[in-house]
Parts: sequence; C-alpha cells; structure tokens
Amino acid sequence: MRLTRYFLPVLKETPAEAQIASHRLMLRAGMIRQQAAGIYSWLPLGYKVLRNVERIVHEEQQRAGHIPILMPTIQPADLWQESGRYNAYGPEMLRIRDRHDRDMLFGPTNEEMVTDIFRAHVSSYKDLPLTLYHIQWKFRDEVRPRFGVMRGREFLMKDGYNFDLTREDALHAYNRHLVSYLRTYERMGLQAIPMRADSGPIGGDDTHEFLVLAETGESEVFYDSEIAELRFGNRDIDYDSHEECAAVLAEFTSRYARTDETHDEAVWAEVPEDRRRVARGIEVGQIFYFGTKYSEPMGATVQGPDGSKVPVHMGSHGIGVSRLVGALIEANHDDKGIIWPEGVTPFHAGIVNLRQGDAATDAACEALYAAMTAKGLEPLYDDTDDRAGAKFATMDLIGLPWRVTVGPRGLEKGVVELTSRRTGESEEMSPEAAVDRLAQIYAGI
Ligand code: 5CA
Repeated sequence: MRLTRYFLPVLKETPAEAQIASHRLMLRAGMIRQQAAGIYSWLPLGYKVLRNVERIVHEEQQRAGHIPILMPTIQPADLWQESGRYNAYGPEMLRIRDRHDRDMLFGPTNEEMVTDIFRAHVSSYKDLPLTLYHIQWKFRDEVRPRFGVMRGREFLMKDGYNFDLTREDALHAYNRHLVSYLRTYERMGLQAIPMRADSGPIGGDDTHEFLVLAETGESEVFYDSEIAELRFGNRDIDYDSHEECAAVLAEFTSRYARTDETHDEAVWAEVPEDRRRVARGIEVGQIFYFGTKYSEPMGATVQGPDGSKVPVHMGSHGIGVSRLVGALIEANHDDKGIIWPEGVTPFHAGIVNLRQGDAATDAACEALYAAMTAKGLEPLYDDTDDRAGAKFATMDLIGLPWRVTVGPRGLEKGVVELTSRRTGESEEMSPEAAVDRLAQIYAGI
C-alpha cells in the first residue's frame, strides 16, 4: 500500500478523553473512531489488526477441531425466556421491539441460540462431541464503557459452545479450550495467565479467566510468580487426547492464580511470601463448564448408548477479539507509539523514501516494494512529500515492526537501512538482502 493512496488519519495531538496508552494510541494512529459511548468504527489500520487477531483465533479454533458458524446479532426474547435469563440479565441487555411488537434483543452472548440450533438438529450421542463457535459482535450496555475498545458496549467476541454426552467429555472440552487459548495468545505475542474466576451471569462452577498482566488492567489479580514463568510455546498437543490436554491444564493451573472475586486469603498465605504477586490484568478470555444449565430447561437432549434421553453437558468459551487489539497495545508500546508483534502487524514493514521526487530513490523504493510484494509481504510505502523526521514519527506511531529506509546516500553505496521498531537497531544491507531478511522473519509466523 502506498501511503498517498491510503486512509490513515493520524492525529498530532493526544486526545484528552483517552486515559490509557492503548486508547490514546489507537486514536492517534487513526485506528478507530468513537461513534457513541463504547461504540467504534474501525478505520483501515485498526480493521487490519482486528482481522489479523480474528484470523489467528479462527485458525487455532479449527486446529482444536471446533467448527465455525455465524449466528445473528439480533435474537428473539423467547429463547431467553426459556432459559430463564431474560429477566435475570438486567439492564446490560439491550432490549429491542420490532414493528410487530415482538421482543428482541442485541445478543450479549449466545448460549440460548446455540442450544436452540443444537436441539433442532442433533438427537444422537453419535453426533457428539461437538463444538460450534462464531466470531460475532456483541452488545452489553455497560454502566461504564471506557478505555476505548477495552470495555466497549459493542465488541467483537469469539464465543464457542461444546456439547458432550458426559461430564467427563465436557471437562475434556474445557481443558482443550484452555490449551487452544494458551496457543492463541502466544501466537499473538501475548502472555495470558489462566486464573480461577467467578462465573457471573453465564453460570457454572468451573471457570478460568485469561489475564494479560498490565498496570492499566481493570482486574486485580493475585498469583504465584512461578506461574508467570510458564510458556506454552509451539507444543504439538493432540487435542483429542484427554490425558495430554488435562496435563497442560494441570501444569498451567498448578500454582495460585486468582482474580479478586475468588481470592482466598487463607490459601494465599500458603504461597511462599517472596513469590506472592499482586498485580493488575486485562481479561482477554474466559472458559466455563456449566453442565446442563441450558440443555435441561431448553430440552437439548440426545439419545444415549442405552437408548435413554439425556440432556447434554455444555460449556462456553469466549475470547475478547476487539479487546485484544487494545491489550496488544498495552503490552507493546513505548513513548513514540505502538510496537506490533509480527503475528498481528497491519503491514509487514514500512518503506521510507528520504528523497521523494528524486528519480533514483523513487525507483529504488518501487523496486523494493515490488520485491517485497512478490515474496508475499505487504509493505506500507511512505511516498508522501513529508520531511524525513515526520515520516519516521508516523512509522514509529503506527508501530510496524520493521522499517526500510531508502535514501540517496545509502543508494550510492548500494545499501538501504533495515530498522527494528522494538530495539531501534539499524543495519545497512543491499535491498535484496533486506527483502530476504524480512521474508525469513515472517516465514515462521
Ligand atoms: N458466553 C461466555 C463465553 S463464550 C461469555 O460471554 N464470556 S465473557 O462474558 O467472559 O466474555 C468473553 C470475553 O469477551 C471476555 O473475556 C472479554 O475478553 C470480552 N469482553 C467482555 N465484555 C467486554 C466488553 N464490554 N468490551 C470488550 N470486550 C469484552
């Protein structure tokens, strides 16, 4: 993409309403625009990152054997009356009446609707196990929408629902989700720690939240420092294996790690004092096991192996897709701007032309652009007439992990400069070598 043909409405001033770095930087980098409290448009740069996060979530869900569907944002109230949650959910639910006076709502979550799909089409245990998920916009009329996309009213969520014959199988689905979530976050360059949490309006006894540690996080968390040392890495786990998934869960939940809702001073006191950490975190996901809470009242049953009808065991599992964009920035920025991890960056590298209009420099930039594109890389080429300083400032602000700087002086020696946004280190090399290096960096991502 050439910057002169793009739509990148960066702001010079720091917006006064933004209290935390990610919100400030998303506005300054022209990623989002607020349309109403907690409701945002995603501008081109922000939309690209959102799509990248979404793609990783899709890939990891499908790697775990979960099946994508798409349910609507608007739901009929009857389904929620059946489960008993219509009245229980309270003012967070946006209730709508259509022209025929039918009660509808903008879905805050989809347990009822997916249970309805299940009961209409599945009747035998032979069709189990089954996990359906979608990535869809949700609406929750939060009392205090704040921090930009972190706590929105309209937000994008991955929500998945498992249907199993037995409690044991459903607990395997829970463990499998935990494993796939660890992998998902690490692929984005984020460490999210599973912590024992409260199940709130979703219900059930077993639940873990995934928290990214950050000073600006909304949740207070208590954990044993040993748990923060663990990394999932690129382990090759057989998602069908109950033992392998259970072993990962046991490892990652083997130390004290809880949100303030479930914090227990007595158990906490048993953690060696030098390992006790009290911090803040951003909740980027939550997994639940709630058994037959929805299947029983809604009649989602299957015929078991002995011929009897039994309600299925369920759980639901959410990832805050739009919140993750904010969380990624909280975890990856400096005073100049964003520093995207390679896995989610909106463009693979920036090309900065130091002497726009100079025939040789322009030609070198064009050649670099073509060579990168030919290798499957997507560059953002700053082909504007701005001063070099302004070009660097924009690149630093929008946070592309790599920048290739092309100027007449370097070209005389046959070199361009490759700069890492994270370390600030630059290296001179031929344009061909720069393209090869970038292709290598992105090959494993
Ligand atoms: N049905 C279950 C799991 S599918 C559910 O709704 N879980 S949840 O309430 O925990 O939401 C899942 C994730 O969505 C949260 O972990 C959080 O990352 C994200 N989320 C929740 N509320 C908001 C919000 N107001 N703004 C942005 N993201 C949110």
